[in-house]
Amino acid sequence: MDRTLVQEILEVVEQAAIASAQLTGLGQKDEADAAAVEAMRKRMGSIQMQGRIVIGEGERDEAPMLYIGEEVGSGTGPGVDFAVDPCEGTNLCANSQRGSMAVLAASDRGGLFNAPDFYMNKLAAPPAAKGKVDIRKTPTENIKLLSDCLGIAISDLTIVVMDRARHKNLVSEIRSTGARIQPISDGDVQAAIACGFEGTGTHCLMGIGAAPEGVISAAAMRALGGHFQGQLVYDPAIAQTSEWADYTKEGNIKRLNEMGITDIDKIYEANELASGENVVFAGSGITDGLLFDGVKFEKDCTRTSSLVISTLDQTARFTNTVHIKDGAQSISLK
Ligand code: VTB
Repeated sequence: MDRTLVQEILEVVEQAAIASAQLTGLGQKDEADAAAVEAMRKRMGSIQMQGRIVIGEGERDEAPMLYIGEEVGSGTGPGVDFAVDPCEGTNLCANSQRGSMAVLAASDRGGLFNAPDFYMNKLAAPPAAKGKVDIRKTPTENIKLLSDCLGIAISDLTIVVMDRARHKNLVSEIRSTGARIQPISDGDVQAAIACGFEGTGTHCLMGIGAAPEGVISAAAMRALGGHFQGQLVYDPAIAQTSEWADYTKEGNIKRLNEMGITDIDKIYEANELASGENVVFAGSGITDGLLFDGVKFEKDCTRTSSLVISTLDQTARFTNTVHIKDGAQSISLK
């Protein structure tokens, strides 16, 4: 992987964000996702690389594009693995709510964990708390540690938790410490990465979201030096999701074993989920969010706001791109 490739990766998420943003607020989450998938795949196709999707839209039979195992790119050049979520927070996009974005993580071959389509308990925290907080500890212990590491009173800490029935006890415990909760309806990837930066008003992400997206969050946090840990959730009684209405704990364990995951309770560190020598995260806002704005359609141009975090040159690069229309007459500065 080189820096030219990183620039192209930025363009991949920009194109996906623009495609989805055309459907923002129309209540069409599947269409918004499909548009992002198509745009992402199209832009990837013109990159000189031997790309491979390791986390994508699902298995080949259920996803016509960006399915797991799909080869992307020109077919010559460096081998690159991708974890993609072309429209992270499809509900947010469909309802024109904050926090929807086009995201991906890239690494050298074999550098991203092939996470199963399961749930994952996650803990994300700022660099100052890296290795100090621990998902094995109780939320109360972690909040105290966070307060010490960040030098912020517990009452001034904001913990993001997805608004789900499964988090009832977690929310009560966090509140009992005196810390604040910021519930989110969707989009825990952006919330996790926001913990890596000071000034976002988000100090920690706790709770259960999807496992594949956990790898994308881990890649960003590894490159940033923030804290991220994940543990797979396979018990339907813990996940409490209608998606698993017909699943049993035993059946899920069997599925994990069949995928080669035998240490089912393993706690994955960021550098295990994103283990490659080089790791790149790229995200572009579909709707406005904590990290960047969403796509803005103007008369003569389209504006995208994005973030690329890369271990190649140790940068977190916030970019604002103006995509100029043919025959544009005026382009405003902001
Ligand atoms: C979503 C989504 C998150 O996890 O909620 C999902 O918004 C899974 O949770 O950003 P549910 O099945 O309970 O909705 C994420 O996709 C990513 O972790």
